[in-house]
Amino acid sequence: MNGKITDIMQTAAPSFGVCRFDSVRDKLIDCRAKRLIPDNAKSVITAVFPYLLEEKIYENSNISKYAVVKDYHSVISERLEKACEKLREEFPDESFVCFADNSPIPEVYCAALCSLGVIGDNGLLITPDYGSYVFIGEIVTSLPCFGEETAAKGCLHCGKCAKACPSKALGSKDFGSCLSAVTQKKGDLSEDEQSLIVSSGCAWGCDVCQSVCPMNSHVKLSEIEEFILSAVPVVDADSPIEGRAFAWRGKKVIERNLALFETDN
Ligand code: B12
Repeated sequence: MNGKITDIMQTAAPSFGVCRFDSVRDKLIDCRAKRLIPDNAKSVITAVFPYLLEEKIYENSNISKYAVVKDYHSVISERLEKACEKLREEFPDESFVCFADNSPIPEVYCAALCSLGVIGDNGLLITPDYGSYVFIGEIVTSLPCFGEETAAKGCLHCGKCAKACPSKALGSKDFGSCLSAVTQKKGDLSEDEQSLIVSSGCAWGCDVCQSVCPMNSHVKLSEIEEFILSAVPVVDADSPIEGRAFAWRGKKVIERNLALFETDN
C-alpha cells in the first residue's frame, strides 16, 4: 500500500488492508447505501476496530460485548471520515467514501480478502491479534492502491461455535433464529424466543459463538479510547439509549427484552 495511505490509515485503526473493488462487486449487499459507492471505484481499504475490554468489566453485564461500548457506527464513521478528509487532500482527483456496518460491502468477506483474518464458521472475521472481537469499516476509493490479494481462508473448523449456538442457528443459515437477531427483532416474541433470551442472560446481542471460539483465547484488548471510556456493561429500563448500539431499533425493543428478566424473577 502507498506509504501516504498507510500513514493516514494508521491514525484511524490499528489494522487495515486493501483489496480490489472488483473482487466484491458481484457480492454487494442490496441496501440504500449502495448508491454512495463512487462510480469509478477501484479499491476497498478495510480496517478493523477492536472492542474487547478487560474481563472484569463484563462480570455482571446483561448485554453483548459489542453493545457495551459506544455505538460502533459513530466511532468508526468519525475515524474513517477523518481519514477520508486527509486522503482527499493528498489525492484531490480521487473519490473516497467510508462505510461501517450500514454498508453494501460484505464486510467479513472483504476484510478476509484484505488479509485481515480468516472467516470463522460462525460467519465472523477472526483476526490474529484481536480474534473476532473487532468491528469492520471500509473506505471505497477510485484510487488503485491494491497489491497481492489473498484468497479468503477459513478457521480451525473445530465445530465449537455451532455446538454452543443457543438457537442452533449456526450451520442452518437461518439468520432470523440467531439469538442476536431475535434480541433485535421488533414486535412480539414467541414463547420460545422469550425463553431463549432469558436463558442466555443477555438482553441484547449474543456472544456465545465468539466466547467458545478457541481462536479468541489470548487475544489483545482494545486500545480504542472511545470504546475504553464509554463502557456501560449493565443496562436497565432507565438507561439512556442514545449513542448505544441498540438505539437503532428504538427504546421499545430493548425495554421489551429487559422486561423478560423482571417477570423471570
Ligand atoms: C445483517 C447482519 C447481521 C444479522 C445476520 C443476518 C445475515 N444475513 O447475515 C444478525 C443480526 C444475525 C447479526 C448478528 C451479529 N453481527 Co452482524 N452484521 C450484519 C451485516 C449488517 C450484514 C451481513 C450480511 O447480510 N451479509 C451478506 C450475506 C449475504 O453474506 P454471506 O456471506 O452470505 O453471510 C455472512 C453472514 O450471513 C454470516 N453467516 C453465515 N452463516 C451464518 C449463519 C447464521 C445463523 C448467522 C447469524 C450468520 C451467518 O457470515 C457471512 C459473513 O458476514 C454486517 C455488516 C456488513 N455490511 O457486512 C454485520 C456484521 C457481520 N455483524 C457483526 C457483528 C459484530 C455481529 C454480532 C457478533 C453482534 C452480537 N454480538 O450479537 C452477531 C454475530 C452473529 C453471527 N454469528 O453472525 C460485525 C462482524 C465483525 C466480525 N468480527 O466479523 C459486522 C461485520 C458489522 C461490523 N461493521 O463490524 N449481524
